[in-house]
Amino acid sequence: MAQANEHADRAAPKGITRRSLLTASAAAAPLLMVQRKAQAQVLVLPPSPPTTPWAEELPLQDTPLAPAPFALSPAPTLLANAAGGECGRVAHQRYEELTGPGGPAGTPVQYQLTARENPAWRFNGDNPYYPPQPIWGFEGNTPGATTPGPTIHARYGTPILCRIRNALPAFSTGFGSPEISTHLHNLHTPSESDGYAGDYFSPAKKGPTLNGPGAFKDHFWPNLYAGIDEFGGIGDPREALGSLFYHDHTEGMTAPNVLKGLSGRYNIYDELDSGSEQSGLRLPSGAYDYPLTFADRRFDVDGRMTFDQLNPEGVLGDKLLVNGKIEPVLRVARRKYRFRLLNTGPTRFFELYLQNRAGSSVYPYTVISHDGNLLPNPLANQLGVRIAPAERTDIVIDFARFPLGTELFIVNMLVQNTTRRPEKVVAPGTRALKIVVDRNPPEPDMSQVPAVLRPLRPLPSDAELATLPVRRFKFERSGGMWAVNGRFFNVFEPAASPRRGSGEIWELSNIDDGWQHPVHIHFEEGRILSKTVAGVPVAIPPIERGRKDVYVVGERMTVRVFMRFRDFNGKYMMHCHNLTHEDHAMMLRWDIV
Ligand SMILES: [Cu+2]
Repeated sequence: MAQANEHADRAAPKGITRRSLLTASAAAAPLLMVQRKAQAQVLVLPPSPPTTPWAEELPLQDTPLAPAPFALSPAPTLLANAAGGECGRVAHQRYEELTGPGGPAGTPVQYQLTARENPAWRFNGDNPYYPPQPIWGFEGNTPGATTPGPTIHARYGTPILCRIRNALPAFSTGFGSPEISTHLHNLHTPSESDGYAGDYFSPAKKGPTLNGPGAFKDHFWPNLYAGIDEFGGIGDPREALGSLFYHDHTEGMTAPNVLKGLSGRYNIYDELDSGSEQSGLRLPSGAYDYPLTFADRRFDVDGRMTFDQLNPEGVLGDKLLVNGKIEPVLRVARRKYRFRLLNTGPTRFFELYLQNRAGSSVYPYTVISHDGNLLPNPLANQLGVRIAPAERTDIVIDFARFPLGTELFIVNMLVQNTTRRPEKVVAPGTRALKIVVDRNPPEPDMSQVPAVLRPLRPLPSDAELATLPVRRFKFERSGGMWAVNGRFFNVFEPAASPRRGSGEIWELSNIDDGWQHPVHIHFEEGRILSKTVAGVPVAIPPIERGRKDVYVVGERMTVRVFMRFRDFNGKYMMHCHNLTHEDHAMMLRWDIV
């Protein structure tokens, strides 16, 4: 398929307020020396330097961030505290009603995260080909930013007030831009705390939807189930989320800022998914509840991470990261583990398998959740699970069946040679993580995977569904960039304004046959009603029959999604979570009114 050179072909967009177009030429991005094969959309990049595999060990457990050790100063306020250094956000919605006396949630627990440069991150242990180098990450209560940032363990019914400070350098060297807007994907969060793309800030700069710059922004994460208006109290427990992540969402700069390291994990628990092996579902918990964040990156001949933020085609990495490290090792006990798998992209899809040392066979595992939401019933004996950028899946692996000393690998068997889409599954795949079964657990494994996890709210009847408004969104190329319904992201212009409390059907279509778009709808979980390819219905895989927030819209595919719009008003986004497509404007604003 012949397509123009995208750098030379930025046609005038309709109604565009795109920040990256304005900033791109001024950004100090070191453009890679790349060759383009004429008409073939293939970037020929030098390979990353040789790695030293399986040398660096991941921590045995993921230690969650503790609440801020001291009361936040200045004290959080309903309206932005500009005099105290806060950027110019609008007032927290429903804050006093939800957290005040008699409210369902109680006083928020205070947390603090600081976006900061870590000047000497090591991607591959002591390997001299990968020198200590600057990354951007989040710092918790102890000095030093990491990528991923600290994991937050939240609980339904206990709101969080998280102060996010921006202490990044005033000027970026390399790619990225030092303003931040942090989105907690996909918490049921009032819009002013949702990390809107126009809400980016630094001490010196402000996004178009903020009133002023600042050193910090307070985010109100209510940790309430969706449905508080309909059900009262803390909402509908069938709407519980579980495995979330926070990441930068700055307009036009999300890909480079996330690549540079601005993301972290957020687990949320409740009575059912209790975080304990003594109560609720008794899923593997504590040290045995472990996040694994997958991504790909590319490094230059000096071993420094690179990214071409101007290229709307995107870039694939040739090194896989797990929790910010290339080819690390995780030592596990002989018992059940819950691994929370996440793909932070920017573009590559993964399909992950548990493989033996010889690379000759794979072992099945149990899938318990998708997009962070527990499935109604576990899917046992799965050999592999595919995750597009921003998709999450929790799996349970029982290492009790392996003798001590067993070495295993998590491998990606999904071949993807271009940024367009994944191709096919080919064994033995690329090894991303080595797992060594090196000890018996100090206590008996009390965890289980029950046959029933979390019930789903029934869908409306077909008759009710037939009465709902249908909105159609077409994901397509436009002028060498990426558009929805022919338009690029406009930070001020809502493309849809559903009424609060209503339900609608959103139809997501990809008219192109070359690309796959993992489309993310903020704020509300949806249910896939149907999928068609070129008009022909295709089956909805069991893993996609629960609640989702990312919908992979494949070639010539239309996905119909049932959505509700509940509890808060204001601006939210829908966008392709291929971060390059998102930055090159395949994003829209929608408002709950
Ligand atoms: Cu896309």
